[in-house]
Amino acid sequence: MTKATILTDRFDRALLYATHVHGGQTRKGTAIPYVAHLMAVAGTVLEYGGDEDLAIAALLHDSVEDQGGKARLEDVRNRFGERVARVVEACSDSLADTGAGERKAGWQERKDKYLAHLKTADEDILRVSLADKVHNARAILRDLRKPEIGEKIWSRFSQPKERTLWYYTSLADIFRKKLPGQLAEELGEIVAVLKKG
Ligand SMILES: [Mn+2]
Repeated sequence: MTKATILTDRFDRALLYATHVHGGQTRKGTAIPYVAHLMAVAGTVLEYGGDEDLAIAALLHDSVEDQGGKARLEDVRNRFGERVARVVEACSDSLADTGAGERKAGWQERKDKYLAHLKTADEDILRVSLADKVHNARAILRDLRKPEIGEKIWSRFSQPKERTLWYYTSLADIFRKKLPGQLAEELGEIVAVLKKG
């Protein structure tokens, strides 16, 4: 057995911080508390070998994009340090356009930027981002298979089904190259099933 990953009070504080920051928020088109996604991503990061910093970054990975922009990022940096803040910043695909105007760029522009950024990202960023995308893809598959939802799942997104699937296919291709392993394969497999409908 390899050495155990010990979680400290920093992890506890990050979990509490995440529940406060995302309090009242639900997953898109569902009644599921948003924090369920954050715990799932942190769980996956830990299950696939990530350390405490990366688990904390997983808990906070949507805090800047969804809840507070640049000011939130500075708060995360002060509380949890530079390594965590770097990953959280990289996971925010609209950050370049938040701040003064808080303008969000168009969907295609944001996704193109995010994909390009992933190609040059380091392992810390790739691990958290991959765990995030795997959980999102799993959630889509879960609802696609619910008789009461099925194909209606695609209307949850701002883009048509084809565009959403293009994005997930692009992500899976990049992760299989940049962070080859079991989890990247899993993302590719889920995306393949989604495409078959
Ligand atoms: Mn996320």
